[in-house]
Amino acid sequence: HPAPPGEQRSTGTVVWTDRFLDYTWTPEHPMKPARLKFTMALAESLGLLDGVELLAPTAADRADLLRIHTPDYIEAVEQARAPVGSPQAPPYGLGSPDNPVFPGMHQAASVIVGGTLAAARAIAEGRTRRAVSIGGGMHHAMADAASGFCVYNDAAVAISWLLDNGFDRIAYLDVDVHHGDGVQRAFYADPRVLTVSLHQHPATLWPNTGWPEETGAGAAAGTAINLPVLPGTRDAQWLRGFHAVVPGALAAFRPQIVVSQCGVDTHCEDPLADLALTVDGQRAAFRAMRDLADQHAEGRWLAVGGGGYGLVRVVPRAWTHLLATALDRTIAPETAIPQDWIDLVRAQAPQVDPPRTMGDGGDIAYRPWDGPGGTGETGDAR
Ligand code: V1P
Ligand code: CA
Ligand code: ZN
Repeated sequence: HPAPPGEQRSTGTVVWTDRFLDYTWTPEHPMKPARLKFTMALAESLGLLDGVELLAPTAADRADLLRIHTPDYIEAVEQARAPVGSPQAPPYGLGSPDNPVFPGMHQAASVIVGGTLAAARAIAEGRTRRAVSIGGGMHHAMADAASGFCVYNDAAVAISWLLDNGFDRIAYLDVDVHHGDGVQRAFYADPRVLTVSLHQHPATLWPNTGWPEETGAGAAAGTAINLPVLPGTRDAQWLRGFHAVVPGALAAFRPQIVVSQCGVDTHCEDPLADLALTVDGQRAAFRAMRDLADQHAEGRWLAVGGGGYGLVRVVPRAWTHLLATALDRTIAPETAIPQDWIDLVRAQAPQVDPPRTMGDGGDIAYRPWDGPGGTGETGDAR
């Protein structure tokens, strides 16, 4: 995939449109667009986006959505205007407390898919090696149902598009605290897609799938990998599991591109789950995935967002590190948070104490995955 003649091939591309903020459930819902707004404000305030061209996506069209979703389901999302059915068994998963109907839902969810697709196209056409769309990561959406705050499965649509545009081996890595069930399901019998999810153990967290026994079907046996981790798991243990499983899997699978779902609800302060990572551990995970894409996929890395419900203290810092990682613009954990950002979030979320530095002082200094004779720098070099 060479760069088009006469055009500059950039290392990293950031996909962004203010229309991502239209993906707004109810005021009480944990997935709030402010987490995206605060992230972009922090990245800008640190100068991370200086000289970086933002790629503005358009909404995915019906043909794009039909790669994964059924016509009936798409129509139900388009038609949904008010809560329909009973809260226990709403049709197509629409109208439950997790997925309440909101005005403009079809359009907002289509723009999220458009963002992840724009990232995929930019990489496939050789315009960039890496692209990040923090609006994406809706990994629970099923062919015919909304699930777990997810309406359309942007990563699954983009992977399907890549399969039809020159890619035969795609690795999907999902570090959100929840199981990446929708993406796993979409490609469970497709040997061209390796799905790997790390998540809080299914006996202890919704959606209660992602058991190690789920390994793929038929010709795709072995191309689904699930690594459940127990509540309370901290940076070093989580990273030990990641490094024990993921590099070997990628070395064997030899992907042409790595697609990462970068949910940050693994954080110790996240209100929805019980893992105990810090922003430092999450940063190490992003850097490890980038470096694995460099080693095994000629640098092609498509990163999307996902969960993360600490909207002031966690998501903005974690995803700013994600953007920096894709752009090769390292931000040290000791870096002070700019006062203008602190003032902004104080004005909009006065009840929360904003963080002061870009790290949490996490316990990643202990790096058992380096093994005997390791440098102590693996996954954190550069
Ligand atoms: O636990 C459930 C269902 C609803 N109950 C009947 C069981 N749903 C979860 C859905 C989590 C979705 C996570 C999305 C993502 O992976 C990617 C964007 O992060 C749930 C949870 C939970 N603790 O897992 N819903 C809620 N919490 C919830 C909390 C407050 C208000 C509304 C929903
Ligand atoms: Ca996961
Ligand atoms: Zn999640």
